Amino acid sequence: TLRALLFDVDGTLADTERDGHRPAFNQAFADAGLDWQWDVDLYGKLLAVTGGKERMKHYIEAFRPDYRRPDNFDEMVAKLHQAKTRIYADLAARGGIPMRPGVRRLLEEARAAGLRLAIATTTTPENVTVLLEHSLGPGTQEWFEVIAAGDVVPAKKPAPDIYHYALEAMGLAAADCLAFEDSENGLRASLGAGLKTLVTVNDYTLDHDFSGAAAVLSDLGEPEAPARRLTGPALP
Ligand code: XBP
Ligand code: MG
Repeated sequence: TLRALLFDVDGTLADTERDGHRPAFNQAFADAGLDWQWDVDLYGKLLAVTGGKERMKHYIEAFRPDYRRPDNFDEMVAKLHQAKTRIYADLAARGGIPMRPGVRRLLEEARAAGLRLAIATTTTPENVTVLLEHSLGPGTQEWFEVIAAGDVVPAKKPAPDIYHYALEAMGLAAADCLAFEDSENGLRASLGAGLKTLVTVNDYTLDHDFSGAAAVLSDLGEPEAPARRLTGPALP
């Protein structure tokens, strides 16, 4: 029986990446006097690695072969990431990152139906609470019994660890839950934890491999703009 819904955040609850995380990284780099700048296309490639600190290190490895890492490189990355988090949180606190279509309606209907709700994300916890507070509404953090986020597990998606963590915290079996994801890394994580998963796509994830998903939809749909099913039979 279905008892709980588990949600990814970035790309699933809101389109946070292109106009949220990406410019926040770029601002943090510019403020630090670095010539690292991530355009929309490059950022799509960098999304292969989840986690902001991990993504910066991946960028240096894969795209800046000539960059000489200082001795305190890890510390520097951590500082850049703190600056990036402040910039992102300021943007989210201005209400600059709206929820995706159908998200609020589904959450409200799920609550009314007595389903339990949780979040499983690789992003920093503060990013989640600020986004919920300002884009979903004051007090909506409380809708989620568990907000599993960031470095609480060392192995980020596509590892299933963050989902295992959330399930354990809720005392639920995977068979009692449905997960919502937007990306291949996210889907690998949720399937790895044994969770049936519904995928909604965005511009960055449209052509990802979603094999194993229960369904792949354009979004969660609104009455005036219903969701389109991208794999499998059309929606009724
Ligand atoms: C989200 C991410 C995160 C965000 C940035 O992936 O990959 O890295 O882009 O967050 P998912 P931080 O939706 O699969 O959880 O900079 O706070 O790490
Ligand atoms: Mg995501």
